[in-house]
Amino acid sequence: MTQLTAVRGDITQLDVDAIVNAANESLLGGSGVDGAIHRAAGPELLAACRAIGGCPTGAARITPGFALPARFVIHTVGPVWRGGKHQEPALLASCYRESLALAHDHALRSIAFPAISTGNYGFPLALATRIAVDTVASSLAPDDPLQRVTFCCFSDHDLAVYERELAQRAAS
Ligand code: AR6
Repeated sequence: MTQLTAVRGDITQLDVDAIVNAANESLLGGSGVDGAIHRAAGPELLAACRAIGGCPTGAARITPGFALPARFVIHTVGPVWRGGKHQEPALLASCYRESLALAHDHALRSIAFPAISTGNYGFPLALATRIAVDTVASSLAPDDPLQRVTFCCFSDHDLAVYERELAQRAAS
């Protein structure tokens, strides 16, 4: 059974098979977690992303992790929050599903997600957390080769929201 956990920390430091990047459609870097990942991975990551040539919202692409402890970076593009009636929840769920599909394709055993779209893109945290946890839990098979999914939170507040969501799911 895959273990779902939330931790507080810097995702660039995590020793997992893949970390997920909350990128933008250009895949050419930005601020927030995207900037942190590019800084920690080194310039080869930007070259690899440039070669991919972009990624639509809700989709995901994979590159090596270069100087990161993680072997891979899965770049996904979350939706910009525009009030909630522009398919934002469905697009966010798609980010998690598509990232997990790439993890399966590469036979990965551990993956860490940041709180996609909840920073610069303004997605409300509580709703984003519910979508993240529900989508991951419902995408995993009982005998899934993925052993560990980590939700990497950047603040104590975010961590508390994730822990509450995970506890509710465990109790239901
Ligand atoms: N480790 C873990 N989480 C982090 C880190 C880190 N090192 N740094 C920030 N976060 P954001 P978005 C958290 O804005 O909302 C970029 O410019 C952050 O506190 O990084 O999807 C891209 O290029 C928040 O909880 O991503 C896009 O243009 C979460 O990561 C745009 O921002 C997501 O915040 C994407 O916006």
